Amino acid sequence: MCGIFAYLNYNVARERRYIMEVLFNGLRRLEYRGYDSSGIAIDNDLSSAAGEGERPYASALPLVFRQEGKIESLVRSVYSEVDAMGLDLEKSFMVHAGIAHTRWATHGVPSPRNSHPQSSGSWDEFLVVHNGIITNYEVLKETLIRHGFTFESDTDTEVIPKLAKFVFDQARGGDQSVTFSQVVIEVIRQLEGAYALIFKSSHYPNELIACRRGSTLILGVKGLTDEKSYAASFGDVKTLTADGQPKELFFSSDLCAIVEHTKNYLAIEDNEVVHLKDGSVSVLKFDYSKEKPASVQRALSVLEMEVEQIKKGNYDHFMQKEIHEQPHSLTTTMRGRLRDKSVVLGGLKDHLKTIRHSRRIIFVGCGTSYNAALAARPFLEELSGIPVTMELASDLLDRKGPIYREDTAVFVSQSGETADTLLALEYALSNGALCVGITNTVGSTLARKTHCGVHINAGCEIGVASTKAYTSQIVVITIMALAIGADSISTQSRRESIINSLSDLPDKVREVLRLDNEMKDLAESLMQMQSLLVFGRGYNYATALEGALKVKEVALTHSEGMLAGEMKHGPLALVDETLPIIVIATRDACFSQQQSVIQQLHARKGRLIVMCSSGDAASVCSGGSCRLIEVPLVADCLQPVINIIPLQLLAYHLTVLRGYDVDQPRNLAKSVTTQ
Ligand code: G6Q
Ligand code: GLU
Repeated sequence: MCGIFAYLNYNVARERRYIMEVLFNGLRRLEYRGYDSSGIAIDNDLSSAAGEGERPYASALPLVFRQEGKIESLVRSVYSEVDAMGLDLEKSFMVHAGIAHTRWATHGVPSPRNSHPQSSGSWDEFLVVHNGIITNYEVLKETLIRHGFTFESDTDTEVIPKLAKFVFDQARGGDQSVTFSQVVIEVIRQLEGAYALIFKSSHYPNELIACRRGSTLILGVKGLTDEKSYAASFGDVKTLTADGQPKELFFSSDLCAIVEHTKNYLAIEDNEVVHLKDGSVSVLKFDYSKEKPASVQRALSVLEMEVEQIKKGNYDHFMQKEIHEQPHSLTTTMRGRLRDKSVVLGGLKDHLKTIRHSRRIIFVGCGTSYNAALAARPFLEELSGIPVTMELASDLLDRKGPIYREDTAVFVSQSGETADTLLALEYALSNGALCVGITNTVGSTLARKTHCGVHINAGCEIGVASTKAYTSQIVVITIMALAIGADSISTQSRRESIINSLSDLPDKVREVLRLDNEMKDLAESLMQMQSLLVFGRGYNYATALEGALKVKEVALTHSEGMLAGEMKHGPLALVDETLPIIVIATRDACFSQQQSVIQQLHARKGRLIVMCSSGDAASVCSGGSCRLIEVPLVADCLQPVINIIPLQLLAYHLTVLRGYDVDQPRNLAKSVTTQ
């Protein structure tokens, strides 16, 4: 969780105010990843700190600002502090290295003291921003305390800058000169756990070091003279050399905060240490078993993302924008993948034979991604004839459920960085299964560690509640099922009819989005509810789970998605005249069972809201009163894509009406990179 960001301008004059705004803006873009507190570190003026006693280094003192709450509260407090101290915001720097962090606390309550950058102690000789968890921090802390360090925060992170100071002092005490990367490598040798880190130090002014293990970190390179040449030339050399050319360099937890500056980026790999110094970028690969790190050659990639994707445009919230852009996101998901009578999935084609021969296909995911796989499971079972089982990643890990070489394990994750899913992936890899990734995030750990996979291409999803990624995941798995089943003659006409329906899907989604006002109206009538049940079955069991999850996570209201077939085995006891119950009863093979569920709920005077196919209103609600949500009918296996949309709209409007934060719901963050 959390976002880290850094900005280094080299050989180009940038005013302090500009530098601060670049850092704040980076944090605003990353805020959806974690938002309980934040901080930045920039440079002070050398002269203003003169005469303050014995300073352990000659460069300017850093200025560290930390604040609890959202980014805007940091911004306000920084401007009022710099005003009070009379800091010159127009002062220009030809080179400057700034770091920033938006936190999602794992160790220690959100507070300025626990916010990042964390410091090595007085004089802030080493400053660190961290995404992740250091699992052996207690041992390190004890050792450092024995060496005279005092700790100010409750974070696991604080051991890192203190360890850096310890390493630095030891080397200097032994009269050795030590480079910044040597210090950092010595530090990370001691660290266990998951991290993305950026180091700033006054002993190494205008330099930055970034490294990662298990958490994503991106380097963005903006050449100010010839932007294009970087992507072309960086691949040929070991380092982006100190050519003296003006440039701006960025580190970020994800591409969203880079795209407005540059399209040239590098996804840093585990155990790489990236050192920015004198306008150069060098990448060292660190290996625990070897004393010396090796210099590695990495090529910059060119980002295929437009700035509009990370902006709200005319919408009030990202969740609202992302719900309404589903006709478009589904179009991009399907682009180039549908032929007349067949489908093409470049990332899978070499592995289809192996998948067809698997003994079992196992879907693994968490939250919404799990639900998307569940929605597509019946169709995959139908077309492949292979047993398809479902695993919540954390449960698979808790049980160490058996996985075999003959299995195909399909990992579904919007972010591609969810810790539970990635650990389950490692587990499946070590058991020899073929591992397939389905993700929205190019360059993510999931994309890199699986044997093969498919990008859902839904575009950047910023609202914490996943909406457009869900529908694109269902569509991608449906296309995957079509590809796996492509060798069967008996299912050919079924496949062709689904391919036709896929082509019509964006228009049908446009149609269902017209229910927006109706859903707002329904939300108003449900404003006071304490709880909500959603019953679905077959293709739409997943819709019930996902609809309830949306209401739970953003509208902060208890809601449960249930398998309608289980109703009589317990949930029926809850039914009364007040508890709202949504029953999904669109036309498919389960329609008559759902009709009977509705009758039974009527018989108990349930407060019913029925989702049915257009034109079915009279027949589904014959036995009593109920509110209706009529949706367009599409092919059975694609109906979950349509049916979830009114429920996404309902969750959205309930949240706005109740005055809660839609995009950053309480206690949640977008990318769950810790277990
Ligand atoms: C849904 C939530 C959450 C999410 C999971 C899995 O609205 O955002 O349930 O789907 O945390 O995340 P990934 O899809 O990124 O693995
Ligand atoms: N573990 C660190 C902390 O609690 C970092 C958490 C984060 O990733 O934001 O401060």
